This record gives sequence, C-alpha cells and structure tokens, in this order.
Amino acid sequence: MERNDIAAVLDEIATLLELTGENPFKIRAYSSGARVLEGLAEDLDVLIAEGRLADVPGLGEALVEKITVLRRDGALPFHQKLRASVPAGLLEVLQIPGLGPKKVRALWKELGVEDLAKLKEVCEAGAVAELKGFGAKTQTKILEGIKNRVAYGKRHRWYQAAAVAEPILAGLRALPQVVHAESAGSLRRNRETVGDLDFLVASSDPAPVMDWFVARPGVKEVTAHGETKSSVRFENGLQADLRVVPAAQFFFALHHFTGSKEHNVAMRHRALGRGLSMSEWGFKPVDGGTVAPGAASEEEVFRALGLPWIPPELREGNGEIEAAEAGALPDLVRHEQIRGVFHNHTTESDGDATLEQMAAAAEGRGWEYLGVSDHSKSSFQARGLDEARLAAQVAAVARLNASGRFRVRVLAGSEVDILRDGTLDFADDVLAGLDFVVASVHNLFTLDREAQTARIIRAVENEHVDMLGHLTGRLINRREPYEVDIPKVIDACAANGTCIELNANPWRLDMDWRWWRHAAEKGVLCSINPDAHDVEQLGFTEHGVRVARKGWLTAGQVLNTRPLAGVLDWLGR
Ligand code: DGT
Ligand code: CA
Ligand code: CA
Ligand code: ZN
Repeated sequence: MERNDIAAVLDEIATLLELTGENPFKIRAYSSGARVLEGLAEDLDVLIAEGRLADVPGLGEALVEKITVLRRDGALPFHQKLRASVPAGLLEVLQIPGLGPKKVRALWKELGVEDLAKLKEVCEAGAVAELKGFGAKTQTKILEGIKNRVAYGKRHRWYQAAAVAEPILAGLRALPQVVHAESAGSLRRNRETVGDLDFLVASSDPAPVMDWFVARPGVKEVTAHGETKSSVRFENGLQADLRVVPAAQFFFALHHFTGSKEHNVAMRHRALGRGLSMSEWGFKPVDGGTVAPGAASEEEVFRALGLPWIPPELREGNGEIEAAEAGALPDLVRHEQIRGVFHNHTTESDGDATLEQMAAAAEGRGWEYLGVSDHSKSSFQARGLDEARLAAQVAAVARLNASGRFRVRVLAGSEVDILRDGTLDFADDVLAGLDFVVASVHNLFTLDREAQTARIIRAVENEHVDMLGHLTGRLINRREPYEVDIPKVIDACAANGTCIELNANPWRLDMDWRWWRHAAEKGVLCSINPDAHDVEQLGFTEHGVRVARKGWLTAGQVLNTRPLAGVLDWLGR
C-alpha cells in the first residue's frame, strides 16, 4: 500500500475510534500520525528496512507496527475489525457537510441512525432538532446535504466521463459498419460535469454496432438494446446512449444531440424565420414543400441558416448565435498556444516531485517557463515554507537557472495564504523578492460573504500579488464554493491589474467557466494554472484550456500564452 493510502487508513481508524467513543489521546495519535506520514521527507521503505521508522517524531510504537503491516500486506486486521464494529452506512453519514464523528456518534446512539436513509427519516420527523447539540438549523442543513449528495451521485466530472468515452469512440470508429462516430451531449460541450454519454453513429447496418456497444467491458446493465438506440449503465454508475442514424441524417443528429437544449431552441427559432423546421432528422420546409437543404458536415447545418460553424463549447444559448451572425465569434485559445505555467508545487511543500524533476517535465512539454509556488507557512498541513526555506528555494531556483541544465526558465514564486484579515502570510519585502505571487484562500471557508469578499479583495490589492488562486475553493461534486461576491472580486482584479487563475485541477476548474467572458470584458487576464503536485499533473493544463474555451477566452486573454519575455514584462519584476 502506498504512503498516502496508508495515511488514509490511519485517518479512517481515527474516525472509527471516535465513532466507537475511544479516548481522545488515542484518536489524536492516529490522525497526527497520518499527517506525519504524509509529510515524511525520507523514503518509507528505507525507514522500514533500516528500522528507523520509530525515530520519526510523532510515530509511536503502535503506529510503527501498523504502518509496517499496511505497507507490507496492504491491509490491517485491527482496522478491519474496527470497521466491522461500526455500521458501514455511518461512513457515508460522515460525508454530509457539518457532521463530524462526534455528532454522528450521537445520531447513532441516540436515534439509531445507521445510514443516510435513516438519517433523512429522523430529520424529516424533526427528531434531530430536539437532540442536544443539534437544533433546527443543523437539521435543515443536514437535509440539504443529503439532497446535494443524491444530486451529485448522478453527475460525473468531465474527465471521468471522457475516460470512459474515449475507448468506446475509438472502438466504434474502427467497426467496418461505421461511417461516422462522435460523442455528443455535455461531453462534447466541455461541461464540467456530465450526466450521461451520448454517442452517435452513421451506419446503414446498425445491429452489429449495437451488439458491440452493449458488450463493452464495464457495462453492468443494458437498459435498452434496439435498432436505433441502445442504452447501458457502467459499473461506476455512468450511463450511455448510442444512437445509430443513416449517413444523410448524421450531422443534423450530431448538432441536435450535442445541444444544449437552449442552443437548439434558438437554432430552431432561426430556422423557422427562414421557412424551415429543424429537428434531429434535418430541415423541412414549413410550407409543405419537399426541397430542403441537406448537410454533409456540421458546417453545412450552420451555413444553411446563414451562420459560421459554432464551436460546441459555446453552444449554451448565451448569445453564441448572435455573435456568430455578427462575425464576432471568439478565436478560442488552444492548448498548443500555452507557453508555460505558473502555480506548481514541489517536494518542498506538498508536491511529490523535486524542483529538478518538475523543470525537466516542463521542458519535456516544450514550455518556455515553469512557475514554482509552494505553500506558505500558515499551510502547515501542506508543509508550507517559512521565510528561510523560501529564501533557500529562491536561491536553488537561481542556481538551477544559472546552471544551464534546462532551457526552460524556472520562475520562483509562492502560493501565499490569504490570512483572516486579507493580509498575506509573507511580508511585502519577502514577496518583492519573488518572480511572481499567487494568493489563495486555504482556510476559514465559512466566513460570511462580506468578510470573505473583503479579505480576498484586500489581497488582490496588494501590489505584489500577481494572481488570485482558486477563487471560490470549490471541489466539484465534493465541496461547495465558499460564499464570495465574484463580480466584486472581478472588479477589484480589473482595477488592480491582478490576474485571476483558472485552476485546472479537474476537481477545481475554478474560476468557473460561466464568469470568464464577463471577467475578460472587464479586462481581467486569465492564467491557466495546473496547480501540479507531480509531473503528471502538469497535464491538468489541458483541462484548464478546455474551461477557458468554454468561457469564450482567446489566446490574448490568457497570460501564459505569452512568450517568456512577454510574461517577464507583464510581471514587471
Ligand atoms: P447531461 O447529459 O445532463 O450532462 O446533458 P446533455 O446536454 O448531454 O443532455 P442529454 O443527454 O439529456 O441530451 C443530449 C442533447 O440532446 C441535449 O444537449 C440537447 C438534446 N436534447 C435532449 N432533449 C431535448 C429536448 O427536450 N429539446 C431539445 N431541443 N433538445 C434536446
Ligand atoms: Ca448527455
Ligand atoms: Ca442522453
Ligand atoms: Zn491552493
């Protein structure tokens, strides 16, 4: 078992012990042991082999033994026994926002709550509001949390859906019966989450295509298996539809099933104005005539309505048809236009790759620059750097650049914590010595909207802050954004010439695509930042580009499409 998975088991043991009412010291030993393990500077295997794990501060004898067993066997009898002593459904109950182990234990012992269904029941009966330490407000919040969880269960993050779709699409295209194959729907529109997959195929011989589709590995249930449409559900809960149409109809169907519904409505309206009714089957003259334009490409569908092709990611009914008509569609930013990235972590804080490994990987991607911004000291759980360690890192970056080992230029920065009052975790003179500064919120997510907005704006106003990190703190399907007045923050960024980050981590995609067009119109620059914690995660940049496109952004509106000289010039340092 890997180090971080072992830490997760230790955390779960701590949680289970709390649920069973163990003494607080024992509980804390496990959770702090998990933190120690995550922050281990030395290789775990070396420490175990040399019998030095017990020398690590914060790891007692009991923990050393359990970590060793987990590393060796991948499982721990103590953990399994503990798990068996607590209703399995309680771990799900624990995931409801606002419910920690203490509260869950009370619900379990006082009201017999053993799973989410029972929790919902006792909330609706009003019993939770009566419980000591809870109250009506908590009860309402719990019900809301249960509702969100159900809603989340139905949608999948884009990249998970894409991972399922890619091999299927490639397989469909390789079938001899298939003329065209595309995936449509929200996946093609680059939405952040996908409800279900919508495959579309042109073929005059659908049966073998359908048979192939319903027999995909990972298909758990076939809910329809017909001549024109089949539907399946995969093991991870994702559903997929496949529609097979004659080739002449394909591009109309592709347009229709790409959506969005709002876009389709606007297109149909436009068609009617030209005497045509429009559907997934094609055009039909409204006056009962028989001659209507066909389409041998999606371009031709749009052209028949006097429009240029509209990229799928813009088809949300947000004025894309008007822009197309006016010849004002944006020339959307492309992945190959990215010349480097800011906001990446190394082993100095919570990253898994060294400075040199990150530089080598950035160079391998053909980038001109790599910004390194480890956490600052207040983020102690992420081994944030204090002033001395930061200075040492800046010196290490300078040495690396001077060594000529890499062509890529490493920029020394910091992801500095925004403190409660909007001041920063480092003094101005420290920040002034860096190549760039990303300021981020990492705590106090429950501040009210006014206080949260005020502290972020204060940070944005600091002249040393170049960009604002993950603006809302959301984790898609997992954590709601904190309360913050986004338009106000955008205005502050515009007024102070501060960039807003498009955090490309697929959990975050923050700031959300819905705000970028507005921000860009206000003159705010976007920086597409992978927030990479290892070399693989530099690839997150691609997700960021996808969101930027969905947000109507052009290369000119994205800082890191600029060459090194342009970036240094903008940073003005
Ligand atoms: P999803 O699956 O919830 O992430 O979102 P979509 O956009 O993939 O929606 P889905 O799978 O229900 O349908 C695919 C596309 O088919 C949708 O974007 C537009 C089209 N469509 C579906 N139902 C309707 C409808 O009632 N009216 C119109 N105009 N288009 C529809
Ligand atoms: Ca869909
Ligand atoms: Ca669908
Ligand atoms: Zn961060």
